[in-house]
Amino acid sequence: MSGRSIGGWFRGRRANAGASEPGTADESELAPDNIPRHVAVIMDGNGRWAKSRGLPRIAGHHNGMKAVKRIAKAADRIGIQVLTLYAFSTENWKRPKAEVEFLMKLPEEFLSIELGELIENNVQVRMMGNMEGLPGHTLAAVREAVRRTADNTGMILNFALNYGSRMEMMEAVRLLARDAARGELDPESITEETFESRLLSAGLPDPDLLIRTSGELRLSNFMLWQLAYSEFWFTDVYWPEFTEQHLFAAVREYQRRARRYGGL
Ligand code: V07
Repeated sequence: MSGRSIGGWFRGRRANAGASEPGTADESELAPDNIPRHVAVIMDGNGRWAKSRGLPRIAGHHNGMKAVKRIAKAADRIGIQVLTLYAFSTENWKRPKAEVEFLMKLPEEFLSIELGELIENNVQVRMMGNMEGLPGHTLAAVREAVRRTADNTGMILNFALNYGSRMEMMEAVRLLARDAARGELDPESITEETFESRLLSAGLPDPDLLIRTSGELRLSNFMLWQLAYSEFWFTDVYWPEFTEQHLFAAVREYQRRARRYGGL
């Protein structure tokens, strides 16, 4: 609806003037002193978005990449310190070969366009996943981005790439068991901190907020340990259509929940 005046109906302020579309919010609605430090996102619905428009799935992935840029910029602007994006799961290898090959070119494409700007903006690029399983060309591109941004002190842009949470935890257990077998670690001394230090997220705070797009209400093997205490926010919006205003709505809801718990 427009706020247009027809025949003198419209006199002062619209009833919802200044309010946003449902499920969205403006940056001005956020409390700057309670921005989540770490936001993690399951970027779902790229294929469905394409299908709904009669486009091939890869068009959905490509438009999903544009949303990555948009959301990373918005997250940095409002002061999110860590943004983790689930770009490729260990399950995604089961997809058709041509689709996997296309997906594995996206990190290079993204970085060839964005790495310069990420460096200018002091963003630190990190990877979380099994890097050995990546094609050489993909690995070379992500390694370069990690290396060239390693000393940056701004927002951490953390890509979960060839990531699976159970695999991550099994590997952490293996590392601990190896240390124990060598006599360098007393099993009785193992704490949550000992375990966390062997996870791929070591050194990062746990996510405060998890966002999943496209209407699915599952974790799909994403950061199972790290999300133990996080707030979850779901939207039916497909990832390629996810805008800054959806991110702000998620953060505003996070802030609303934090206030309620604070009041108890
Ligand atoms: C991928 C676009 C976003 C929606 C989800 C699936 C498709 C950005 C990256 C990326 C990864 C590493 C990096 C820089 C960019 C990416 C894959 C898929 C595999 F260092 N988007 N995006 N990687 N999609």
